[in-house]
Amino acid sequence: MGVSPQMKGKVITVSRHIMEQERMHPEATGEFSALLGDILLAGKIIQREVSKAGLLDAIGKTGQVNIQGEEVMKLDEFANRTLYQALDHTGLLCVMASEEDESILPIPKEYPCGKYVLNFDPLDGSSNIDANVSIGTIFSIHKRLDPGSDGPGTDKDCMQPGHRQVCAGYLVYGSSTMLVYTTGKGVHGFTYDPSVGEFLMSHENIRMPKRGSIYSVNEGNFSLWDAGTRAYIEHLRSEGPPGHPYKSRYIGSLVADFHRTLLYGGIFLYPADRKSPNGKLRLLYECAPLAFICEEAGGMAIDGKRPIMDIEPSKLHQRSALIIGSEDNVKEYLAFTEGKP
Ligand code: FDP
Repeated sequence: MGVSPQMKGKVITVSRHIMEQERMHPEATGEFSALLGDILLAGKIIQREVSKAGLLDAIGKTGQVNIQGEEVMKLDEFANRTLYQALDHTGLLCVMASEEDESILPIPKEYPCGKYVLNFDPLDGSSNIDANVSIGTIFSIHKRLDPGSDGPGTDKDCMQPGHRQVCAGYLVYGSSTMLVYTTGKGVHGFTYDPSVGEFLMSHENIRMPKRGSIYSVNEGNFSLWDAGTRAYIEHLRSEGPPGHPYKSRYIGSLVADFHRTLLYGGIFLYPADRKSPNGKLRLLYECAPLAFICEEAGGMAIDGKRPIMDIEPSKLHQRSALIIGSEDNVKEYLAFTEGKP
């Protein structure tokens, strides 16, 4: 990772960063920059609510159950509504899909439709809210399948494979709030400065270490995994690199576990198991966007066999196994599961 540009006396906001990148592409219309700006506006509003959750009785369960069979918390609903309302009227999107909603989210009839498609997980890791653990918003942007259309987008527009993403990112609401995003030209991190109300570049061109010594997995599921995954985790527990045993870290909040993996290297696993034979995490809202970021930073992301970015979704809420992280660690996992350690 390079020296923070702020250290060099430059203050780079997200819009400046995109503008500088777009200058290299004279065909750019500036629409994309506006779209990211609107996502960030929603992110600022969500982080404000997250940060005062303990004060305002905003936490706690509503008692409803979402389509994934999980209890919905008030902040999930708030984040979901905030993102939709920040983006429904902009004329930039033709459709959205949220992890919290069973069907695609159409653009209201009174507003024009645009050329982009947004999939999002409004508040990932929400079972951690009560414990004040870092949570996040994940987003994934595609172009609509029919570039000539100005009508409403469809399920198919939302169900494109990861390799067609034009942008993916996440906001992590932790000890500070950060945006990490890629448009396929490196991965960049911006930290929110509440005193100026802007996200300022703090991590330029993030590269994931080629190998790391941290593994992250819910080991409570050990007995439910296949033999290869169990053998791999047993290897990490017992061996580790010479003189440097592996560390185990599992927050149980995907954005936070992934963010650490991106910065420090290592491996995060949510493998398929007997309880969730197709994996637990959602392909469109969690796995594909993080896979795009990971690969752009030099890492690898697979579902146990195939690259996540190659998977053709067949359902809006499709689940997938996810093995993601430093290239050497993911390759080593593959060697164990393919029986060639
Ligand atoms: P949560 O249920 O709290 O929303 O996809 C949801 C997710 O959290 C991820 O953020 C997290 O990595 C994972 O589930 C945790 O699952 P386990 O509790 O099964 O370990």
